[in-house]
Formats: sequence, structure tokens, C-alpha cells
Amino acid sequence: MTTELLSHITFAEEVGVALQEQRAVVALESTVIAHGLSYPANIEVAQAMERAVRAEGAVPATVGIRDGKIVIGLSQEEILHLGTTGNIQKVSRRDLAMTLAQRRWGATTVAGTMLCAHMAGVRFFATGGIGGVHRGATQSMDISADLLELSRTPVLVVCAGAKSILDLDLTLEYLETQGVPVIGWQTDELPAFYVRSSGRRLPHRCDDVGLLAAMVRIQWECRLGGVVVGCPVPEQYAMETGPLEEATEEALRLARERGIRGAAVTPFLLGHVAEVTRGESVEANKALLVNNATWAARFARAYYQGSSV
Ligand code: PSU
Ligand code: MN
Repeated sequence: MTTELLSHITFAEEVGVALQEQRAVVALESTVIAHGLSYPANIEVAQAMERAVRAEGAVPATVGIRDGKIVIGLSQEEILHLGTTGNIQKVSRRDLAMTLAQRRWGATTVAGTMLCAHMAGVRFFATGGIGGVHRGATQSMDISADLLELSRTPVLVVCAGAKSILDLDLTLEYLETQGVPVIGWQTDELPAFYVRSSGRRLPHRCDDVGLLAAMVRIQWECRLGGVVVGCPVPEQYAMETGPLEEATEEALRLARERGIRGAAVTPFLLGHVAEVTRGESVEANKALLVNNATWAARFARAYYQGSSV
């Protein structure tokens, strides 16, 4: 790591030590805290994800930006600040340098978190659902920067597939074009976030943490970029497609009518679906986030156990 790069990063002590000792560290994002879920569900789930990572013997590192510094391992107070303060900058690749220059606080998206994790030497990351190609993208060209980041940044992202508010077919096409492997964890299909399966078959399935660790090692030795691992939402929290689809259609219509664009689209759609489903989607969202944190920690453990340290 160069000194210039390091000058922008603050490590939580525990995370710094774990990285030096080449032990398993799992990055967690902060956009879900600041923009994805509302208080107090956001704080509860951020803490539950950190606990889940620890329970598997790995070190959690929630990533965000504080006063113009990238923080790898936010403190509980910092997480609370991001989760309770309005007007926090949502930080994707395009926003990073300006947010740092302005010495602002920021919450990192999947793309932003991958980028910061990679700068800091963290290779495993758990989120809820990656961003993707939005419905109607043939007109709007709304394609999440998460997809491009996956093609260029060597981090493994554990998610419950792409959010059902997206166009899943186009999202898979785009990932294929960008050469991003999408692996079904103990499933043949792309998980659909709140719903366990999307009906879209994936090219690769994996049931064995050892194989996954071997695969990502080769992926990174050959400098092939990021990897998506899709874990279905736990059965007892999974939702039915029908009512969810109705809520989604309505949210999309409202977003169009109100002229909501750009970075505001995803938070708006998620918020509306949560309202219409009376919190059922929030419970599913929390459950899948914690499940993904657990698996990311297991994958990271398998990877670091296999390395010759
Ligand atoms: N998954 C969730 N909730 C979220 C997001 C993902 O369960 O809030 C966030 C992630 O940070 C993701 C972002 O990177 O939404 C995608 O935003 P956009 O579509 O603007 O790229
Ligand atoms: Mn977008």
C-alpha cells in the first residue's frame, strides 16, 4: 500500500491487527444503514451483522467515511451517527474523492465499499442485495455502478441476489458481459432478495466452502476481478412473489410520477415496498443481511485457513 493511499484510511485497531496477521476480515457496507433501512432497524441489523461475523471467528469491518477519512471498522457511535443523521452522502466510486476533499461523512454503497475494502486489503464483503440494471433501463440507462465495480475490483461480495425492484434478466446479462462470476450458494438459481429464487438459472453452483475458497484464490491470482455469491434469504423470512411484485410496480410508478432519479431511486423503492408490505420486507431484509454476514465470515475463514500463513 502506498503512503498516499494510506493517508486516506483509518483502521479500527482490531481490523488493522487482523489484516496484518492475515486473519479473516469481513467488510460491511453503510449505505444500507444510512439510506436502505430506517432507524432503529438499521442500527439493530448493523450490530447483528457484526455479531454474526464474530460468531464465525472473523473480524467485522463496517466501512464508511467520517470527516473525509475512509474508516475500515466504524465504531458503534459512528454507525449510530450514520444511521440517525439526515443528509448523509451516499458514496459510490464517482463520489469518493469529493466526499474526502470536502471532509464530509459518507455512507458507502456496494461499489464504494468494495473500492474502499480493496484499498485497505479486505477481500470479503457481505451486503443485502447488489445494485443492478433497473427496470426500464433501456430508456433511463440506470445501471448500478455496483456491476462495473464487480468487474474490476477483486472482492467477493456475498448477497441475496439482486433486489427484486430491478430487472434481474438484464442484471445477469450485464454481469455476464462484464465477466463477473455469479455463484449460487447451495442453489441453482439466482436468489431474488426477499424471495428465495428468481427462476433464473445460474451458470455455477457451489455447496462447499473449500471449493469456493479455491475458486476465489484462482480468480484473484489470475486478476479476474470481483465475484458475486448469491445466498437465498432464510426460509422462514422469505416472501411470496405476488404481493411483492404489486408493491414494486406501485413504487416504480410513484418514482416515475415524482421524477425521482439517480442515487435516490433505490432508497425510494425500498422504502415504499417496506411501507406497503407493513414491514414484512424489512424483516426479510434484516434476516438476509445477517445470513450473508455469516456466510461471508465462513468463506473468509476457509480462504485464510487455506493460505500458507
Ligand atoms: N441492499 C440493501 N439495501 C440497500 C442497498 C443494497 O438491502 O440499501 C444499497 C447498496 O448500498 C447498493 C445500493 O450498492 O443500494 C445501490 O444503489 P444504486 O442502485 O443507486 O447503485
Ligand atoms: Mn442508479
